[in-house]
Parts: sequence; C-alpha cells; structure tokens
Amino acid sequence: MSRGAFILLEGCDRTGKSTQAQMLVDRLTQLGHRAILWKFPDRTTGIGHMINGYLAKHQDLNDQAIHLLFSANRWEAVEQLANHLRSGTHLVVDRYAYSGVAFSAAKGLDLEWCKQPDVGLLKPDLTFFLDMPIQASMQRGGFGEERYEKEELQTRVRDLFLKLREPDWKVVDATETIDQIHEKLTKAAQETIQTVASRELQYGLWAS
Ligand code: DGP
Repeated sequence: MSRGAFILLEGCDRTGKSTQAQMLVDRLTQLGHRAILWKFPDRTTGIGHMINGYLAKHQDLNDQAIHLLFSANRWEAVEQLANHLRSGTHLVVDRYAYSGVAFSAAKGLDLEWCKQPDVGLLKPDLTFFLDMPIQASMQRGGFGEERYEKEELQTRVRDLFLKLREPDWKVVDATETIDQIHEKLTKAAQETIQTVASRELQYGLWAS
C-alpha cells in the first residue's frame, strides 16, 4: 500500500499558513486522497493547554521550559502522525520544529541547543515556507493579540527560518493571491505524493 506524504507549511505569523493548509486538505480530498490537517502547537492536549496559557499571556514560563513543552507537544503526536502516514493518509501540517527553533532562538536561546529536543522526529517530505515582509503581515487582521506578535521578534524569526532553510524547501511568496498560492501548493503536493508513495517513513530530523 502507498504511504501518505508529510507536507509542512512553515512561516512567520499571519502569512496565511492556516488558510492554505485547510485549502490544501480540502483540495486533496476532492481529488480522491485521504488527507488531514494537523496543527502545531496542538492546544487540545495537556501539554497544549499549558502552551495555550503561555501564548495567551495567562501564564509565564521561562524560555527553556516553554521551548521543551513545544517540542514535547510534537513528540506526543509522533506515533499518531506515523500511523496516519503508514495507512496512506496525507498529513498537511501547520508549523513544526522549524517554528520551534526559530521562535525560541529569536528570543535569544542558542540555535543548536534549540534543535536538540526535536532531533529524530519524523522528517517532512515537502516543506513550504510562506514568506512575506513583516510589515505586510503586521497589517493583516488580528496581529498583536498573542505573545510573539511583535515586529522586532517576527523579523528575527524570519531571519532564523531562512537560516534553518533546507535545500529542498519551497519558498512561496505569501503576498500573491490566495488562489495563486493554492495552485502552487497543490501542484507540488501532488508531485510529492507520487514520489514518496513507495518510500519508507523518514525519521531522523536534524540527525547527522
Ligand atoms: P499559531 O497557533 O500557529 O498561531 O502559533 C502560535 C504562536 O506560537 C505563534 O506566534 C508561533 C509560536 N510557535 C509555534 N510553534 C512554536 C514552537 O515550537 N516554539 C515556540 N517558541 N513558539 C512557537
């Protein structure tokens, strides 16, 4: 049986990741695939509740502790993610370990230290980086409500994403129209679905 593809959308806040991720799931489903959306942080778990309290500024935690909670929130999902992929379901994932490192390193933590807790996680088969100038994303609705939605921090986060960028990432201009972006994502996702169908699952994120 063909395995599912792990398709990741990364980017700074308000770059349209969640909209595009949902559209991609809907499109793949219409095309006859089994596809589900998976969002990190997953705020529904016990760890996710702590993360949500932190992001909504109800609870303070030191930078190291919250970093490890975000990572634990990915690790607690790893078997479920792998089972979906093995059963042939495609995963469209909204944020992952790259966000984990970019946001924590932007606050001043050491980049290599930040990567360590996520070493060995499942590797995405396809990563889109939705990129746009921070000034433009700040003008989008809702910016400024949560903890990290500040211009200076987002600028550092963007630089760090570009530093973490892998050679096979697809950098997408997030200022294009929703439909233009959607078409690009769909095309690349379909290609990846074909290519990885008979491949083993890839563990070993950031493992040497
Ligand atoms: P979202 O639900 O996608 O809007 O993400 C909430 C906020 O949390 C957003 O500002 C990005 C940040 N974030 C997402 N994942 C991580 C992570 O793993 N570590 C840290 N420090 N921040 C993250």
